[in-house]
Amino acid sequence: MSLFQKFTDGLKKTRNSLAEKIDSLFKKERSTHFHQELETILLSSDMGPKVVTKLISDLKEWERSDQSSPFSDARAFIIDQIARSFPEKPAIWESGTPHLPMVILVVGVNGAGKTTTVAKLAARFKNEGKSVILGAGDTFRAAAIKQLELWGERLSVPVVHQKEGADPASVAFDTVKAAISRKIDIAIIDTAGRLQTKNNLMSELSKIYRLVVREMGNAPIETLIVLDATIGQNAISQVRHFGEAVPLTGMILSKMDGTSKGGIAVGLSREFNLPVRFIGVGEQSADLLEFEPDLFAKSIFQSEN
Ligand SMILES: Nc1nc2c(ncn2[C@@H]2O[C@H](COP(=O)(O)OP(=O)(O)OP(=O)(O)O)[C@@H](O)[C@H]2O)c(=O)[nH]1
Ligand SMILES: [Mg+2]
Repeated sequence: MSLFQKFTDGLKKTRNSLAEKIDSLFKKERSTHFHQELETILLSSDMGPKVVTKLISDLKEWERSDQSSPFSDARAFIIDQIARSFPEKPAIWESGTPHLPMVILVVGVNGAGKTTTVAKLAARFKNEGKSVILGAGDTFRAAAIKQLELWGERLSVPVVHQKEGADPASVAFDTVKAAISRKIDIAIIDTAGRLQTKNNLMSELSKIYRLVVREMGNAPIETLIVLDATIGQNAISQVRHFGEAVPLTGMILSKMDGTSKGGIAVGLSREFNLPVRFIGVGEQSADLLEFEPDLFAKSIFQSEN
């Protein structure tokens, strides 16, 4: 299956709701309400009013400047604008720091999909031939530690863990230390779900982060927030609060397969100028796609025919 097919497949629900409505809008004669109708369709995908208002005004501007453009080019214009609205991925993701592992701290609210995403990332890096170690930083529940251990067994990836109730910062510390001493390429640390408004839990997260940074001698680390794409605009508050506790370097939108409102990816990156690194499109370890703005925009907007 091509990458584009994986995107269209994973984003099927958003595509079905969006591309179909856009198809019918473009099939009929252009009405005087064209922009209004387009605006309603775009808003229905949860892109957020700021992004949609900007898109429509850019479209009008483009139409004014280029009278010769056929009506259907408006669709290509929108796809292009959306693809270009995502920030560039910083280079650290590709390079990492020589002699040090790449450390990825995975954060987010309860049930967002963190642990599954940790496993998906591990599977992905392993497939690329890299060595991976996992840290069971969710020490709140014994079941959470077990869940990660099971993934570790399934993927043949070592998991650093302590007992239930242990200090999560200490688990994170052990994981990084183990990765450095065993010369492992990538250390991925799972954390417990926490509500973004619980200050004590957010300070605990800052503590985990500080300890990892100290152990890494200030080499950059990836801090990725996992957001359940089906929850809609509450994701904005999550990114804001988590971003105050730890410097976020990217977002992972999980459960994209379960929502018709995948447009949230556009609104979120615009709001925070934060790249979407991956999207989750299912419950299996292979159901993680590296985010490609171009493929994303095409798969939710392009006509089937
Ligand atoms: N359909 C679908 N389900 C997903 C995806 N990612 C995670 N899930 C499911 O969402 C549920 C919660 O996933 P977890 O990975 O346990 O979430 P978590 O953030 O670790 O949860 P807590 O540790 O309790 O905070 C599980 O049933 C996963 O299988 C996805 O991309 N698509
Ligand atoms: Mg978990």
